[in-house]
Amino acid sequence: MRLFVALALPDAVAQSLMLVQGGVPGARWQTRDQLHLTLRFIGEVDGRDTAMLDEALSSITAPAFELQLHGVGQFGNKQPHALWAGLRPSEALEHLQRKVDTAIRRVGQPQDSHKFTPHVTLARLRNPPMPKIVEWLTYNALYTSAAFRVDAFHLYSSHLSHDGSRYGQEQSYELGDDDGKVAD
Ligand code: 2AM
Repeated sequence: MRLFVALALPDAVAQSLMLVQGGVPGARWQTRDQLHLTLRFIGEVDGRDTAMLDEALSSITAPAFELQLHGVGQFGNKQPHALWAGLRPSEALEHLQRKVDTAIRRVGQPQDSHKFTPHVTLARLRNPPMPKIVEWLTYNALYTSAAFRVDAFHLYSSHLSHDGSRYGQEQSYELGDDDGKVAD
């Protein structure tokens, strides 16, 4: 199974993202079910490793926190391959990401060589029409979502299908109150 750890987005935030999904011909806009914020990509694992990962992720304690999406960007520089929405800097998000990363490394999964760049992928691009992309980036530069509460993170599976990737929530892990403990 191909796995990753991510945050889900509330419907209101997803709807506000769907309003900025347009204006770039040929872009493959992510559907509602594909929108998420990746904390840590894992990759292909077998059933035994999945069980170990689940156990490691279950033992994480971290506080719930508020997050707000802000701004947009692209990956790929002169050959953009993805458009995304960014986030207002969040120490709590970085803290959770480090905990998730450490837990995953402890059960023997290889380190992710990429620096954590929090983003929500909005579109994938094959033949980027540069002027339209510059226009899209400029027009949506001030995009800001409502603030929302993150009280869980999830282990997702990814399956490739003819119409793009399908993501499924395999497990969910609650975040706690301010001291990180999950209420009974
Ligand atoms: P992306 O949205 O920026 O492409 C499921 O594929 C999730 O894991 C996606 O959010 C994707 O990020 C991320 N992902 C996929 N392959 C990856 C890789 N090789 N390294 C890091 N992240 C990856």
